[in-house]
Amino acid sequence: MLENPKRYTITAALPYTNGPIHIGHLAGVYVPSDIYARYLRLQGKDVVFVCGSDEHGVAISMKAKKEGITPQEVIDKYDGIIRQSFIDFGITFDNYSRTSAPIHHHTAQDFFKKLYQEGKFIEQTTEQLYDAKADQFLADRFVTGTCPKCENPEAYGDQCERCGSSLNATDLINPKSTITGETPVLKSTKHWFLPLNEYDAFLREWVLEGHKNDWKPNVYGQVKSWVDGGLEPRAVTRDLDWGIDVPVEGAEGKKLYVWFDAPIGYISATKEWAAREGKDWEPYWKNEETKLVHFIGKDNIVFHCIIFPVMLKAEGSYILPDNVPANEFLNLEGNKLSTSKNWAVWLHEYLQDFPDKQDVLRYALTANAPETKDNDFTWKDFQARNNNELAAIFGNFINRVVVLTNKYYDGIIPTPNEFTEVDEQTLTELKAYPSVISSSVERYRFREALSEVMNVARLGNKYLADEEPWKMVKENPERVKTQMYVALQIAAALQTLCEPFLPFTSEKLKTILNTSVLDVNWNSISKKTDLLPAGHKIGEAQILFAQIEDAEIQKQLDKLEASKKANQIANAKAEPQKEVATFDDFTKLDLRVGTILEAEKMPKANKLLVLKVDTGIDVRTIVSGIAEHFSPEEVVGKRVTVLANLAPRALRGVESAGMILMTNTAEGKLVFVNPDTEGVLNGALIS
Ligand code: B3M
Ligand code: ZN
Repeated sequence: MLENPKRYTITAALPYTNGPIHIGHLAGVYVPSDIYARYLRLQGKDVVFVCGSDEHGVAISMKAKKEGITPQEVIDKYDGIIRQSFIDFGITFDNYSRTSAPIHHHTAQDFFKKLYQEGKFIEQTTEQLYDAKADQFLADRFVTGTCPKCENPEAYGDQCERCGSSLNATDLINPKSTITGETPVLKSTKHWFLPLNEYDAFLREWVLEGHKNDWKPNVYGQVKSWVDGGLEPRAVTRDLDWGIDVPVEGAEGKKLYVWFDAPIGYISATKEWAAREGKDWEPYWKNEETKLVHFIGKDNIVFHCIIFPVMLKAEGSYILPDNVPANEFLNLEGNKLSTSKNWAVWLHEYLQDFPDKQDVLRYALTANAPETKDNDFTWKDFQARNNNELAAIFGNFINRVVVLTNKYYDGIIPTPNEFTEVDEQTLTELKAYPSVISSSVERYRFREALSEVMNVARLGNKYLADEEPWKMVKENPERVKTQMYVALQIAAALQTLCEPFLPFTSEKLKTILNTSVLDVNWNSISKKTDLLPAGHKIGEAQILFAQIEDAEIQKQLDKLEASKKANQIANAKAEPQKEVATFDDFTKLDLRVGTILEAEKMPKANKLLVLKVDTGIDVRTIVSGIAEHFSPEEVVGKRVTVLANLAPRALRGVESAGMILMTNTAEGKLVFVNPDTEGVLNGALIS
């Protein structure tokens, strides 16, 4: 681990511009990286924080095909939505670029050319998966199949998202084209391969030895399993019509593999930033005193800890990442977040329902971040985090301090009298928090760091609750001056300490406490006890965190329910047809229209109703497994389709003679198969 870096290059995974971003992206990558960048800037460090839209690859082509527009139209549409979401949520990239930018095409092509000219690739013609019907080679998401490592049936041609493995499409078991559904054939094609196997010793020394103590166990463990599993050459070019042209002779029609070009996007984004700022980009990528940190989700570990570092090593002039603190996945209400199933909380939609509550989401996602294991976002937890923590602890403390200061002193910080032991103890505890929080942030433990920030608010609440200035003011107003002075120092510290996590709240606090005219900064908190000096005037109180009502949460749960139903309908597939039946087979079935006359629950049998059915032939007892879907009252009088000549059988001692035909809605709800019975008598034959 690099001690005392001269500068920091922080990268956040480039989001594909094939859709908007959701809370999983924020929780996994963008809030943690923004906390880290904001924190370092507060320490006065030299930081460049870059990201950008990932605009090549099959994911874009598939979206274009699905929406019936061009890939360029897809990336322009979602690049705009994503950029706005990051601005709305206060993600402070120094540069947010896009891999369709010319500077990136040139950077990626120059990178490829250097490796090519130095003979770092293996040029090979191999058999690759080909969809003859679509006349298209199948790479990456153009093909799915069973993962050879973990048996995930929906692995892609280049990667399995369940176990994270990097794959060759030909590794897939039972591959299927996602274009036509066809089983692919093999067809020869030339590509350029990065010989990962030749970097086994490098990876063992750099990661397995060099980072065994400072990389997160979930990251280190994945890298170790791949290296120990044996690395193979990986193709870094593709037969695609969308992407960056391969810049060498004999590569007509070939594009760079998206995972070759995308990480180079961090470099081109830095170059773009440096050109704009009149800086030199190279020290941020080539100087050994630079700390390079990649923020990603766990499905990107292999690309950031093996493939990209091998590329950087092979190129020879770049530094390597000092850390890759990948997060695990966030689930939503117990199910995996899914763009395709619209099972997500989209950031642009969140802001429509919760305008001005960006920090509440940042808080809930950080407090519940999947830092070491997959975690679940629930709307109930979101409401509790806001009402029981942000409002009840943080907001309540600030409100009491500001209201009382305005009430007693017209907003002017009073001159304190002598500090008591409690005052001294409280101020001493306050001074320790910057280093406590720093220690957590610098180890990428943002949940822990945020809980320490909340402990500063708890310290303030406890001090006021124990000191009770609102009572003291009658008998000893001089004492209250000191109490309020101490409480105001805690509030001032909170304004700075919360900034990386709750930037919008910090900004509001800056206005309320009027700290922009003072020298309140991270390091002064542990040194000064006059962050807000006597005589300084603060502003009026404002509610920082309004209560979130049950109805607002229910609206979100209803939205998800509607999404689930829409999915079930969209994905409903008819059961495969049964084996052929002859006409004679059919004529044996005696199907009639009938009416349910009576119904009662079968004692001690949750699923069974005992029905009296007028079949037109007779009134008979039929036992039906519909008790979990219908009450007896609901079914009396219903016209139904009856299989009348089903052999009678005893169910729980009741003889059942026949069957009522039922089916399911797309959402899985059981319904009767009701014949159009206008004018049809019971007993009418159905044929
Ligand atoms: N576009 C994100 C993903 O796999 C991918 C990250 C690229 S970072 C260089 O969803
Ligand atoms: Zn797998």
